[in-house]
Amino acid sequence: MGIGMTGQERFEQLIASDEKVEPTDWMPEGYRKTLIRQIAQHAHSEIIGMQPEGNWITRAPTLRRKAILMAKVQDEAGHGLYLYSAAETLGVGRDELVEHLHSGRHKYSSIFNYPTLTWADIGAIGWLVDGAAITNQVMLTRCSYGPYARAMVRICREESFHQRQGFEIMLTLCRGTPEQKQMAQDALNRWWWPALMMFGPHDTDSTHTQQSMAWKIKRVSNDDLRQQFVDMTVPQAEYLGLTIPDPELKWNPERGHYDFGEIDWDEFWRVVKGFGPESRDRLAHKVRAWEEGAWVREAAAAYAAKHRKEAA
Ligand code: FAQ
Repeated sequence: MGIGMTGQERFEQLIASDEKVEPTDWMPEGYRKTLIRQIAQHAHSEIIGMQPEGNWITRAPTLRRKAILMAKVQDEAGHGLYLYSAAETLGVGRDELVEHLHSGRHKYSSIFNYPTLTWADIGAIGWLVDGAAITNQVMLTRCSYGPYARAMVRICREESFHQRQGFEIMLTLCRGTPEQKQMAQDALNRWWWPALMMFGPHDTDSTHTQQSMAWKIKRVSNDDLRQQFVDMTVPQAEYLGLTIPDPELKWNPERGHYDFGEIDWDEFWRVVKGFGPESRDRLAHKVRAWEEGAWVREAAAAYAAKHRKEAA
């Protein structure tokens, strides 16, 4: 810290010079709270996000697909754990965060409240949901808070593998029988709009964007990220020979971007408020797994206590 500098001045200097804020640095209470909210929501999303895909592990079409899917779902668990650890560096306990998820006080991403009806949904999730997740998370590797930014570097590498495996499932289906191609198209029809919703409300309706960008927690706004995602994904859909379910989707040469239709914001807010098609089941399943796993946590704690005692 510079001589005579207050914590506030040092914090502002770190932000202005694009250096990382670390857990031991002074930080404004609002900055800490915003990070806890966002990182916890992100961690919860990774954990709840295991369910839609977990649903297909027993029914994956080949042994290879099953092994890949199991590895992917385990990666999501790992991401949840890094992110809970990153949140803990801000002085909040993991049990408290889990309790807030279970009681419905904390949110998680709207996308995980939709059902996975066919195998093609697993392709669509990898391609679109992980694709949207990377678009958002690449900017988070530059987040001003060190532990979150560093967790994101590894997570993005893994998400990039997830995205490719999803695209490869879609490609295989699209090169298969007409029925398989139709299954891929149906999955795209159902996942396209929810994937666009992952980026959050329009910038004009976003509560946190302005402040989070000033603090360099978010580096790109919700609408700009959504546009990046559309621009990246349209050529991929063309390559697959699939049609994006948006009659207003059109290249705009003046803007150098695709124009696209309006999201159904009523649906978005309904899902965010806990009334998505699978919302109730997702949370109930998570709480049940937590309760049924209590003995594992107790046994692990007893084992650790025994070893501490022996070491002492
Ligand atoms: N769902 O003011 P903003 C994954 C809420 S990726 C639910 O714009 P902010 C990988 C927002 O919390 C998915 N709620 O908020 C994977 C706020 O409410 P609050 C997770 C949403 O934070 C792939 C209100 O609306 N990724 O899991 C959503 O500045 C496949 C106003 O919004 C992350 O969490 C939504 N979609 O920007 C796993 C990334 N959008 O809190 C398994 C980190 C907004 O005031 C399988 N998070 N809300 O009550 C972020 O980048 C940001 O938090 C945004 C929202 C961009 C999501």
